[in-house]
Amino acid sequence: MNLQQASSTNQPISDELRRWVTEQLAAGHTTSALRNSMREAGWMQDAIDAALGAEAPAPAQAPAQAPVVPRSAMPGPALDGAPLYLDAGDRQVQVLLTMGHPRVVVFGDLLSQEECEGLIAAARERLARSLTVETKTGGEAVNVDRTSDGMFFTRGESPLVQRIEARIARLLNWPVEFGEGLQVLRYAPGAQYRPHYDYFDPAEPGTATILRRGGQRLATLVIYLQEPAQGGATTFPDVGLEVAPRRGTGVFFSYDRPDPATRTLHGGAPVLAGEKWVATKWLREREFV
Ligand code: PD2
Ligand code: ZN
Repeated sequence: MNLQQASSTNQPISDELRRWVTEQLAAGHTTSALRNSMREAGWMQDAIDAALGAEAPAPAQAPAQAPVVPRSAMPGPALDGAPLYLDAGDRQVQVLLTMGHPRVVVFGDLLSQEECEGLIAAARERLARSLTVETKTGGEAVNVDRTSDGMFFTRGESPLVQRIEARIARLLNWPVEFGEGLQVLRYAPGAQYRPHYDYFDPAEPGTATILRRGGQRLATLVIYLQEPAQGGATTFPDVGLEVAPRRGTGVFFSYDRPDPATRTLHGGAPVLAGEKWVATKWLREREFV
């Protein structure tokens, strides 16, 4: 059943809708996830209540998959009305692809060629073997799953970084202060980033320390600064999506809970020829200090 079409016909709860609800629950989706899907598809609240029953009282302990933020309060572009271009303040950005679950949006023309080259030039001299935040200890360690080299800019550290951060904040409707510093990665031939989640795993002992700096990560924006000759796509294995690393393009994805149910497992496929450079911006729940 097409939930969107069904809502626009404004019909009462049909057997088809009841069947859809039953199937989704059987597939393991929660009623609150179904509520969100129905709301997004344009169903009125009373129709949602009729299909799913009134909201169940909150359990004494929040379930493991509870969202940390409601979807309406998540970072993301304003896509109502299905625009082809978005006003990012100083630039019109193209909307090339959108996906609901996982929430993924691909933007074209996010950075100019000069901006890509400027970031690479500033990052090149500061590259060190990439470190990933080590949730076991709360510190950092060399990670065998990521064979690229990387560095972090501090937020607002140069006019170029400031301009790009302001554009991202406007595009994704999220304050500059809630973002981590831009990270730049360089992948040589053969380098890759194995599939992983970008949120911090609540089960890891170091996560509590990491969360003190601004709460959970809620979203990622990977911007391609230099395209390799072959390979290097950003992959989403749960849904078979591969985003080609075209210079100036960006792939945004968000996760409203630190849980695989978000389907945001993603990786950087091996670079087969040439060099791939990316800049990554992670968005947190609160001000990142
Ligand atoms: O460079 C990529 O395509 C990539 C893939 C997965 C980057 C990241 N994750 C990241 O920076 O988190
Ligand atoms: Zn990642």
